[in-house]
Amino acid sequence: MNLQSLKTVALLLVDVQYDFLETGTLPVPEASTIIPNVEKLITFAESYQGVIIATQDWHPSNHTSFAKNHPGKQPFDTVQLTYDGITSTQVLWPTHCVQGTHGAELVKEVALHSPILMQKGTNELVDSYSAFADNQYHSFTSLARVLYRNDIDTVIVAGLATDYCVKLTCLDAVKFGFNTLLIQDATKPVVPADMASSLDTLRSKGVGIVPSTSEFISD
Ligand code: VGL
Ligand code: ZN
Repeated sequence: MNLQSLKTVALLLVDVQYDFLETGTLPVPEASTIIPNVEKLITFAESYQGVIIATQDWHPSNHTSFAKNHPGKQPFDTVQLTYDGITSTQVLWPTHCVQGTHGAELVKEVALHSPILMQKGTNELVDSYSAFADNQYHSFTSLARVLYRNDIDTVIVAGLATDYCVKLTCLDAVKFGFNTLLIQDATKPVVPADMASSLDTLRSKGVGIVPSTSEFISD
């Protein structure tokens, strides 16, 4: 793979934040094991001066996805939520990634590289798993704009969690017309039992699932 042909490839790092590590408030099992592979991807992207984008789950403390904001409910219970005229099922989460807290910070191995930052989940009334838009497609982040303006045609995706934010980000990337590759050893799910079905869904929608050792993404 020559480096010039990689000019149109962007690296998209989803929610690599302290609250999603094993010691955080919404721990993703084995999350920290992806960090060395994420660092390898960053080094590779930097080698061709590629665009590196990081999303940051960035909730106000009154966010509707937090169980504590629904009296009588526990984390991982579900509720029916209506937003913008659409009713859908919302999983309730432990309080996580509250704006300005340590847990909301990008892990330092990512932050050190000053990626382009996309904050999401800022509207207290609706959750936002995808890096492109909230769960009801009411509001969009600037991600598609940034990718189009940089003539990106392919996105390499890594981060947390495979079964929520990573999955929805990959599915939207395909909808926006990008070739989409998920790096299997640089992502982990909140619910390990859901990993296989998440990957099957992604494959069926055209997302490539490849290891970080793939010749496509190493030199
Ligand atoms: C995520 C649940 C709630 C994620 C974010 O990053 O996958 N999951 N907020
Ligand atoms: Zn969240």
